[in-house]
Amino acid sequence: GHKSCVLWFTGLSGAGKSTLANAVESLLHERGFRTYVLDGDNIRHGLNRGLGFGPEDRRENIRRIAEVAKLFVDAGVITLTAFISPYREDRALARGLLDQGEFIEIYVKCPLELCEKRDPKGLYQKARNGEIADFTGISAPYEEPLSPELVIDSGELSVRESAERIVQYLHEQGIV
Ligand code: GGZ
Repeated sequence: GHKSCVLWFTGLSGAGKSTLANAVESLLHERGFRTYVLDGDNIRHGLNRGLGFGPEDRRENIRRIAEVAKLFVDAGVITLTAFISPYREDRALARGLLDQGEFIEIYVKCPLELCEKRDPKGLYQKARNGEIADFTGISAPYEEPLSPELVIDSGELSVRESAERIVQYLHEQGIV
C-alpha cells in the first residue's frame, strides 16, 4: 500500500486548478493509484448546494470539503481538491484536519489579467459589470499562500509539465 494524501489546489477562477487536477489524476491512474477529484461540479452542486460566496459560506464550503477529503484519505485514496479557497485561515483549517505530510498545498499561480483574459465562463465580465457580487480577484480577496508545498506557474508551464512536476514531488515525498 502507499501513503495517501490530499493535493489541495488553490488559485483564482480560471487559473487552471481543475484542469491540472485532472491531468495529475490521469498520470496517477497510469501508475495504478486510486484517486478522486473533488471540485465545484461534484461538491458545490451536491453536498454544498446552497452555500454562496461570502466569507462565511466559503469557510463552510472549505471545511466540509476538507472533512470529505479526510474520509477519502482514510480510505486510501489520493484526493485532489480544486477550489479557489481564497482565505489563508480556511486553508490552514483544512490542513489542520489532516496529519503531517498528508496535506499538500499547491498554489496554481496565474496573473489575474490572464485569468480575466481567458474568462472561459464569462464570469469575470459579469463581475466587472456588477452582475456577480464577491467575485474573487475583482470584488473579493485572494490571499496568496505564504508557504505552499508547491507553486505552479500556470501562465508559464504547460498542463503536462505542471502535472509531471507534481507527480515528481509526490515521488520525492515517497507517496508514489
Ligand atoms: C468566485 C465564483 C463566484 C464568486 C461563482 N467568486 O471558474 P469557476 O466558476 O468554475 O470556479 C469558480 C467557482 C468557485 O467556487 P469554489 O468553491 O472554488 O470557491 S471557494 O473555494 O472560494 O469557496 C467560479 C464560480 O464558482 N463562482 N461565483 N463570487 N467564483
